[in-house]
Amino acid sequence: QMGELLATQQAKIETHPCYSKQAHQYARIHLPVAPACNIQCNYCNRKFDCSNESRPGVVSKLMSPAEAVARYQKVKMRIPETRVVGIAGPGDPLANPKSTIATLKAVAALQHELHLCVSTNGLNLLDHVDDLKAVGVDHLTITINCIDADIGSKIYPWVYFNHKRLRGRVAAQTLIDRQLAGLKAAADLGMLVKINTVLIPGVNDHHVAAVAQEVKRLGAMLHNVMPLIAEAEHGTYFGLMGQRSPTESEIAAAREAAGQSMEQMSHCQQCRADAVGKLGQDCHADLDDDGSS
Ligand code: CLF
Ligand code: SF4
Repeated sequence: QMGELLATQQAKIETHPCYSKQAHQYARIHLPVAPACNIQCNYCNRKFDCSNESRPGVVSKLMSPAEAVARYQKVKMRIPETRVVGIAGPGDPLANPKSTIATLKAVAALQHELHLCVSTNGLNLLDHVDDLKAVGVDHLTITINCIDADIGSKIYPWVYFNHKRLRGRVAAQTLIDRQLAGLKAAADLGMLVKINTVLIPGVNDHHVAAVAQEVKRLGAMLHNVMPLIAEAEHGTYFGLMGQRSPTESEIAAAREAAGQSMEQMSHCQQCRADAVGKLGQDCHADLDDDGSS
């Protein structure tokens, strides 16, 4: 039975293009049904996603669950290799649990051969992990940038939790505690948990090995150390504060350090909340007849 379970897990990894580089023949679609966010990241740049690096406004037009399912069906006709439906923004999927769950349910009801995938900052994960499991989410990403509240207070100016806006160390500690508890709960339910860490030079670059060790201990199976995109034209707060992006060699060193305990993903494309197609071959332009996206 253990062997069967492992074979099923392996199959779920090998057919998901983010979880396995070898799965590049499969495509993913992101459905942008989650506008709100419950935390503020200093690097939030309103364009990219899954890293939870995105915000409402600039990305795609937002969709209702019904519109999102229609979008999926249209894309599936054009790109039959579509094998993953992800919800990754443009805010946080679990700050918008109703639309997120409704969308996942509606997609699951189509009974296509699909993986349901969610990417979250983890603040609300503990409250929704059972619902995600019940609807069939096996692939879950949590963005964890640090496990130290002093570092966290440099990354997160505030966290909105239990009807209160928290700031400073308390905000960071609350987020970290909830992320780690949510991670453990998801892993215990058998989900394939991937961790994204945004590499911020001078802030968390000497800390990624500690993050990797802790998430490994709690049951994560893959780690994606992704570079901060700090260019001012991307609108990043850090960009405005003079924060720079990591260099290629800094990225390699961080992955090497984190790789001591966690398997590393190195083919991430830092997708948008409305990404479509195979990784690295996004094709929104030719998808919408009306040219609206
Ligand atoms: Fe999307 Fe993320 Fe699922 Fe992939 S993206 S929700 S795990 S289906 Fe993939 Fe894009 Fe990198 Fe994310 S390449 S940003 S890791
Ligand atoms: Fe932006 Fe994502 Fe951070 Fe929310 S979790 S502030 S959407 S980067």
